[in-house]
Amino acid sequence: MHIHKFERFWIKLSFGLIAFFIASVIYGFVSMDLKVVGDYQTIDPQNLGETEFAKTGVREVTKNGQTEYEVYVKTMQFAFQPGTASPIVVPANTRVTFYITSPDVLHGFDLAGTNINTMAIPGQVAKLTTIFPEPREYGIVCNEYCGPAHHIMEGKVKVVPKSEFDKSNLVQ
Ligand SMILES: [Cu+2]
Repeated sequence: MHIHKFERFWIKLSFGLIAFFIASVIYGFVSMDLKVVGDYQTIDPQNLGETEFAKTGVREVTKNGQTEYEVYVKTMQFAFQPGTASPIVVPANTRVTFYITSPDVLHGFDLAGTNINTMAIPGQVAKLTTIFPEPREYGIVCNEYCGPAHHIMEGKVKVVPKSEFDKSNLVQ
């Protein structure tokens, strides 16, 4: 069968593009360590007071003999709780797991300069784990339009050296 050379060119280009897109997704997952954040748990957004989110903040837990931290964050119009009024303080070089949900509308929880980025969906809990390698401050950005003051919705995560981590502010 004869295929015109222009036709052949466009067929090859189409397959090339498909291969490129698939390769870019694989590259993201393998080399950049991107992960899909699942809906870890469903929750009643009207009754967060009866859940773990009644007390937001940083908790110390022991898993497999290791000290780790869990951070419960509510994203609300138009603040992160905690994060906006006071920064979320966690130690460096320690496993930190964030649990994030929203009592009102869709928000984002994006730690600028990292690959920590999830939607905060009313009725769902997003869970993500990381280890911050060094002391540093990160800005938290809401990257889903959530209402008229969306643009001022921001917060801070403060990573401190393990030796300077103040455990008196932990949630019991
Ligand atoms: Cu928001």
